[in-house]
Amino acid sequence: MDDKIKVLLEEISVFKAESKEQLEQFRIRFLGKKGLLTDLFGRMKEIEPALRKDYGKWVNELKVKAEEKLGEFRSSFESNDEPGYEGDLTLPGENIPLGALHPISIVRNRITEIFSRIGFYVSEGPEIEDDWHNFSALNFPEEHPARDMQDTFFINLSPPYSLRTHTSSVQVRVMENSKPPIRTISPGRVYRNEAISARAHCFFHQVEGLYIDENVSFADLKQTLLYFAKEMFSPETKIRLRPSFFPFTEPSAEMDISCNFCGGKGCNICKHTGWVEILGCGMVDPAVLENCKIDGERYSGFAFGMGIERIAMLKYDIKDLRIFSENDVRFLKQFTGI
Ligand code: 2NL
Repeated sequence: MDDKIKVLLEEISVFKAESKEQLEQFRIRFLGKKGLLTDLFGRMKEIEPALRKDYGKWVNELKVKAEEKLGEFRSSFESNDEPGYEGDLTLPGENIPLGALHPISIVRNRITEIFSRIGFYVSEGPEIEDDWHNFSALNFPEEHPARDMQDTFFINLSPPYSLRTHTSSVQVRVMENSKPPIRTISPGRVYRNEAISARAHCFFHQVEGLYIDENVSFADLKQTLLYFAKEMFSPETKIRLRPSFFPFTEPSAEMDISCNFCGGKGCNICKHTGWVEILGCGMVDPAVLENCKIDGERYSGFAFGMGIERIAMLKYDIKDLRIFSENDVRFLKQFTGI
């Protein structure tokens, strides 16, 4: 049988109209004056005489099937419109399309689940923060240039409020309100005054983690984050730590994972280095502990922070972070079932 006709027969056999409009489109496509069947019948003269009879038979079959389909759905839509209709209880139920979790939610849930397995509790707090919880308690003195990196949206009140630039502010609240041992993970939306591009937005999502107890060391930090990287990406994942700076940790580091796309050999994703940066971390600066009324002589701790968009971009190979907040269903639909 002619391949084209086969494909059309298949299309007709799987077709389901969800609305009158869809059915009308189906009718126009196949049975309309300028539809496919008119076209196929019109081609009869182009067919070799020996094959014409079979060709005619197939096109006819196609027509019968299209008419049957049309009749099947037409009756179901029309009877629906009748006043006093009580419903044909044998009709199949209406198709309810399944929704999907947003990729940011998927990744956030995965991160919190991994840390909750080793005793971290989720903490949340306000997005509109005072200066103390967002900056001063975290060792950003007023007028210090470190604040420039975290320019945000200020609300002109006295004292001033602003949109939080990280969820460390939540962890400051946890430290102020509880006693060590503290193991907490703070997911949430944060804001920065950024020029919007494929890599930066004026808001994004973060997960920060904090662990405070007696004798918490850099080795604990490293092993905890290695466990996380293996669970989040793959059991083969390696990590490396590079020295860095944050006002609230000392020492501070950026953590890279071995590139999951090329296995560390070098590719576009890792810019041919074999490594991809995924988070910042460090030992909590004793000054921060003291700000939150925790004895920095007795207790120590580590903290880390990561951007959820960044992890999602790596996991799902997404090149532009603006797509996360455009609400385009063609993008969101792709996460059904994850
Ligand atoms: C990054 C780096 C980091 C923290 C966040 C933190 C919180 C408290 C005290 C000390 Cl309460 N530190 N959080 C520490 C190091 C890095 O985030 O790149 N985030 C997207």
